[in-house]
Amino acid sequence: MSKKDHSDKDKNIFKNYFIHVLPVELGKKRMTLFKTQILNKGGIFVDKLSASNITHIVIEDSVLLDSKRCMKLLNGVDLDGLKVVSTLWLSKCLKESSCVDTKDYEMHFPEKEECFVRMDGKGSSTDSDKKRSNNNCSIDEDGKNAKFVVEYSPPKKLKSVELEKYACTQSSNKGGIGMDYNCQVIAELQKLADAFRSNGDQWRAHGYVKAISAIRAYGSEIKTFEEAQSISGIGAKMAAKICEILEMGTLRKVGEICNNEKNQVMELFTKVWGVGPATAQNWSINGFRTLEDLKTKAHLTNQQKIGLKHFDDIQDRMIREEVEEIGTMVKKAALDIEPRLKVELCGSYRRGKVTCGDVDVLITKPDDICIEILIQIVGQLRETGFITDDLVKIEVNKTHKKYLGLCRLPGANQRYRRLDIFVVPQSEYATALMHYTGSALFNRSIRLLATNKGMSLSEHSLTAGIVREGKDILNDGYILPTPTEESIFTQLELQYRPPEERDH
Ligand code: DCP
Ligand code: MG
Repeated sequence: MSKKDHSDKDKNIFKNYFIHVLPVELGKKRMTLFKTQILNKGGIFVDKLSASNITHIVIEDSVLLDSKRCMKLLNGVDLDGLKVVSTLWLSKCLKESSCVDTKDYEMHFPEKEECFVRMDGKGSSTDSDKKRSNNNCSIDEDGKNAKFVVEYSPPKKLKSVELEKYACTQSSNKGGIGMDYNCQVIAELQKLADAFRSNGDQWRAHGYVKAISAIRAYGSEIKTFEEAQSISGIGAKMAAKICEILEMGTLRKVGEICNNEKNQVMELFTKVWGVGPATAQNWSINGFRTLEDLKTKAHLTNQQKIGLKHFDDIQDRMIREEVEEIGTMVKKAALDIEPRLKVELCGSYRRGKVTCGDVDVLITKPDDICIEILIQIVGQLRETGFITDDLVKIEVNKTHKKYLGLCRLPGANQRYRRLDIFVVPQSEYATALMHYTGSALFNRSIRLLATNKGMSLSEHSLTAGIVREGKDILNDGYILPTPTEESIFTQLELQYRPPEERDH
């Protein structure tokens, strides 16, 4: 073979190979060298591990030896049809100027479904457990030719005592629907939660909201300090407050914090739609004390003007029948525009509450329909006079669109009601449905649980396999299939809770 023939062949040794080199433990110099050599020899160097066209992933040999770490780094990568090989293979190819067979340098994976999180919620099966116990790497005597079977990497298991701390693992009404225990205790603690929220102390407010949720979920009458303290999420300090309410019928702290003019003004002003603690405090400092003061003296945004004008109606909670009537109006307008839309009532209505603060409508569209459909629906409802005021221009949150406004049913003596409409793509249906159903506390809890299991839950998706090394995200993870709410619980290895049990 002539020198030229040889170098031409050399140029093509990686022809049609799309190679990603994992940077872990490689060092910049070696990385650059590998990149240059792959390109010089006819290969394509793929920067992103998440790219779909990769044919070979090259991993530093010492990293490849640590099968557990290796699987973590590759968690979520669809390994079907591609080869994961040691840097030794790449070096050998370059040294021999030919494409060496990868056979002796490859990792060997178990069946694909064993590498990915299972859909049945059982975590690893006995079979895959068996596989795992045999899956250590085997290395030839010369230490070079390594074969690996990679571990199935399930979501992190949490102990049952740890799990109990998450509100989402408990039913919000253990005592049964409609059974109200500890009403006095809850009412007193709610006064503190409201006062702290109005004054901008969200952190303290959240503490009381969480305690109230735990007491509600307890499902029987609390009688003693010990009993209060035995409730998951209630510490000694909160148990002492509960005891004080049980003994005195009231809480001294409520008297100190809530029953003064400053707090009452703050609570009144922050009830106006579009007013937060900072604005309320400013108005309070300016000497405003009543809603009339605000109407006549304060500088108001458009939202606040609407909030003030319909203050009483917005404060009033409506019965379920009215929510249904409003839902029917929105549904009709939506389906007239596009019959393939799915329209559902979410929020407190879906959780079975007897009264609702507003109407939350979730519209799911087939993925091929443009999200602008919300503009048409709102336009149609405005035209008929059903929507009366816009509180917020349509907001975009990635693939979701949201409208917030006021509406009023046709006919005499109807009140103005708050209406929220959310439009989401079909592919995000279940995570969106769960999010807009709430409660807010349930959402916070289940998201935190997902994070602590090495996953990530949002209104858009449930993601697993995010790998971080220090600040670097080595692997963006992958979206788990969640066609139904049940499947989200399954993926998180949680017992399913219907909406009525999520009213935390
Ligand atoms: N949501 C959330 N976090 C927030 C606000 C809302 O996760 N900070 C979600 C959960 C809520 C849903 O959106 O249940 C609807 O919000 P609403 O404010 O309408 O709350 P609800 O419908 O639960 O109660 P209400 O009867 O007061 O409307
Ligand atoms: Mg609501």
